[in-house]
Amino acid sequence: MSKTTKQTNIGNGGETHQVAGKDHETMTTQVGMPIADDQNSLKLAPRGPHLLEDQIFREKLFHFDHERIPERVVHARGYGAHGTFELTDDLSDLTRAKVLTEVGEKTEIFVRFSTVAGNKGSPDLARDVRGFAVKFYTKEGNWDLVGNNIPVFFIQDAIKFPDLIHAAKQEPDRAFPQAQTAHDNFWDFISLMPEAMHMVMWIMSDRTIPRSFRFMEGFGVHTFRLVNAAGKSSFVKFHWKPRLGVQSVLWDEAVKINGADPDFHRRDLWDAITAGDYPQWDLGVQVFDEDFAERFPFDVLDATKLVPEEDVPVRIVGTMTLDRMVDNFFAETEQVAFQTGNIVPGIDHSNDPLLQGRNFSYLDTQLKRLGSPNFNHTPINAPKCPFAHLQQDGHMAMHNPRGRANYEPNSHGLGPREDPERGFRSYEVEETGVKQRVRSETFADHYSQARQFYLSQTEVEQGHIADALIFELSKVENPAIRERVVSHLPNIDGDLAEMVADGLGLGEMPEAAIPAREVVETEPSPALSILANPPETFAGRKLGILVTDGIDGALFDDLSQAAKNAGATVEIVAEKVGGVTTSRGRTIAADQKLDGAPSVLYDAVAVLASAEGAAKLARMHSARTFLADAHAHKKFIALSDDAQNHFWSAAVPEDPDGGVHAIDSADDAEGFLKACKALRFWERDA
Ligand code: HDE
Repeated sequence: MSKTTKQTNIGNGGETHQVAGKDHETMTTQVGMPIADDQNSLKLAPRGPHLLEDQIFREKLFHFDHERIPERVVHARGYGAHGTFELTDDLSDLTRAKVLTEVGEKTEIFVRFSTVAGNKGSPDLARDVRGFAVKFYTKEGNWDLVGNNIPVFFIQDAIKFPDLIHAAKQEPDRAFPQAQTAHDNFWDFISLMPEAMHMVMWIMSDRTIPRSFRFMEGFGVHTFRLVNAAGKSSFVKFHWKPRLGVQSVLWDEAVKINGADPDFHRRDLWDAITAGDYPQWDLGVQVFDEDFAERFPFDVLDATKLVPEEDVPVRIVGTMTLDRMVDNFFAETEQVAFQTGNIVPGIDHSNDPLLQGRNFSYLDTQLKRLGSPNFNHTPINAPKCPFAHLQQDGHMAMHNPRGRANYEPNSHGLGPREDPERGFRSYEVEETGVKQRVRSETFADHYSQARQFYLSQTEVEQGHIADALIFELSKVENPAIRERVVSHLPNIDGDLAEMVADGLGLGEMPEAAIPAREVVETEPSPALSILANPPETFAGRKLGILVTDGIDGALFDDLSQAAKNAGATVEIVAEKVGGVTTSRGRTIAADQKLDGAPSVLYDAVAVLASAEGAAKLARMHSARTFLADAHAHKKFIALSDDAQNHFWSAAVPEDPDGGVHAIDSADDAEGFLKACKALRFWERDA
C-alpha cells in the first residue's frame, strides 16, 4: 500500500486529481515492478523525443493494442449475470442428472442474454431474437442450455446457418443496415426459405421487442433427451418462465428507446440486481415419449416446430434467481464460452439436424474468439466441480497435470481413470440408413404452425405482426422481394395477407406460394400469446413522475409510496436535474432531466404540477411529447388536478379516457397503481 500524496509534475505541471491521504495499492507493471510515474513517458528532455527503453510505456501500450478479441459472429451484443438454480421437483424417474434430481440443491449459474444480428455496440431494442444462454456449474460438469427467447428457429439444417446470418446482418458492400432485418438481403433469403415462415411470425410479433431481459421467456428450442439411471430415455423441451410475466414494448417505443437509452436492457438488469430486486425464472420441462413423437403431426426433431403447451403441459421443476452482476464485463460476459456440447450424464442430444450442427460450431467458434484451446481454464468457463484429464500444454495453459504420467493407460498407477458408473454414456439408439444429403420428408410442412401461431394471438397482437411486416417490407427496395414474401402469407392467414398487401400498396395480391405439404388445421394455442396471459402485476416496472415547482409534496409522497407498495420503482423527472421545490418549500431532487427522459423509458407515467408549473409544461415540447407519447403508447397516466386542467389538452387532443387517472389523494394513488397492473390500456387502441 502507498499513501497517495499531492503529486507534482503531472501533465503540464497541473496537480494530481487523486484524493490525498487515501490508501491505494501500489501500481505496478504486469511483472510487479512498482511504478513511480504513470502520467509521463520517458523523454530525452521535457520537449525531446521518447526513449525506446521506456518499458513501462511499451508494456502499457502493447497491452492496450491487444485488448479486443473477435466479437461473436452472432449474438455479439450481450449482457450477463450470475445466480443460482434451485431444483424443486425430483426428476429421477426421467434422468440421472444430479442437477435435476437433488431437490433443494442450489447450482451456480451464469446467464448471458443477447441479440443476434447486431454488432457489439448495437442498441438493445433492435427488433431481434434474444439469446438466453444459461451455464449450470453442476456437480457433474458444466451444462450449457444455449437457448433463445423464441421456441422455434428459422432453418432446419445447420448448413444454412451461415446463409441466414449473412442475409440478416449488414449487407457486405455497404456495411449497413446494422442490427435490423428491414432490408433486401434478409427478406430475399427468407422469401426463398418457406421453412422460415413460422419463425417469421414470431420475429414480427412483439417477442422481438421485449420490455427487458427480465420479462422474456427462454426456450432450449431443440428436443433433447433425458436418460434415467435404468437407461430409459424420454424426449424433453426446456422452458424458462419469467416470474414477472412476459412483456414487450411497442415498435414506436423501441425506436425511441434506442435513441434515448441504447443500453435500456443492460441498465434494467443492472438496476434491478444491484437494487436487490432479483429476477427469477421457473425452469419447465415438456416431457414426451417416442409414442407421442410418432403421433404428433410434426417432426419433434424439426426446430421450426414447437410442441404446444396445451398438448404437453410444461412441468415446473425449479427456479433460477439472478442475484449478482459481474465484477468485470470482459472477463465474464465477453469471455464466457457456451457450447451446446456441454451436457451432463442423464441429458443427451437428439438427432435434430440443427443441434447436431451446433455441437460442431460452438467449440470451433470459441477457439477463434478466445484464441486458445485452454479457454476452459478461465474462471467463468471452468467447472466448479473437481475435474481431471490428461489434456496438456497449448497457449496459456494454467493447470497442466502434475507427475510423470500424462497418458493412460499407464502402469505407474498415476492419473485419472474412467468411471463406467458415474461417467457420461450416450443413449444407445439403433441407426441404419443410406448415407445421403437429404432433408426428411417429415420436415416438409412449413405453414401449419405459422398459422397456428398467428391465430393464437389477440387482435392487438395480430395488428402488430401485420404492422411489423409492412414496416420491414417497406424498407425493402426491390418490389419483387416484397411480393415474394407476401405470396407466402395466404398460406398462413388470408386477412393477414390482405392487410400486408394493402399496407404495402400492392396493386393486386401475388399468387400464393405452393406449399410442399398441405396446411394442417390446428387448434389455437392461447399459451403462445403474450396479451392473453397478462401477469396482473406492476412489480418490477417503472413509474416516471414528471414534477414541477409548487406541487403538493404529500401527494407526491402518496404516489411514491403506492408505487413502492406495488413493487415498482419510481424515477423523478423534472425540467432540471437539481429538482423542484414543493408548495411547502421542500426540495425534491430529480433523477432525470426532462429532455433526457422521454416517457418511453417508463411503464406508466404521472404528471404532478402546480397551476403555474403545468402552464410552463404546456409550452415545452419535451413535456408535451412526454405525455403525448405515453398516451399514444397506451400507458396508464396519472394527473394532478392542475396537470389535467392546464397541461393535458396542450399535449393530447383527445379527452382523458379510462386509462387516465385524476389523482388527489392516497386512495387515488393506490387506485392508479392497481390499474397499472394491466400494464397497458389497450382499449385506447380501438
Ligand atoms: Fe447459435 N451460435 N447457432 N443458436 N447461439 C453462437 O457461438 C450456431 C442457434 C445461440 O451468449 C455462436 O459463442 C449454429 C439456435 C445463443 O455467448 C456460434 C446454429 C439457438 C448464442 C453459433 C445456431 C442459438 C449463440 C457464435 C445453426 C437457440 C450466444 C458465438 C444450427 C436454441 C451465446 C458463440 C452467448 C452463439 C452457431 C443456431 C442460440 C457461431 C451453427 C437454434 C444464445 O457458434
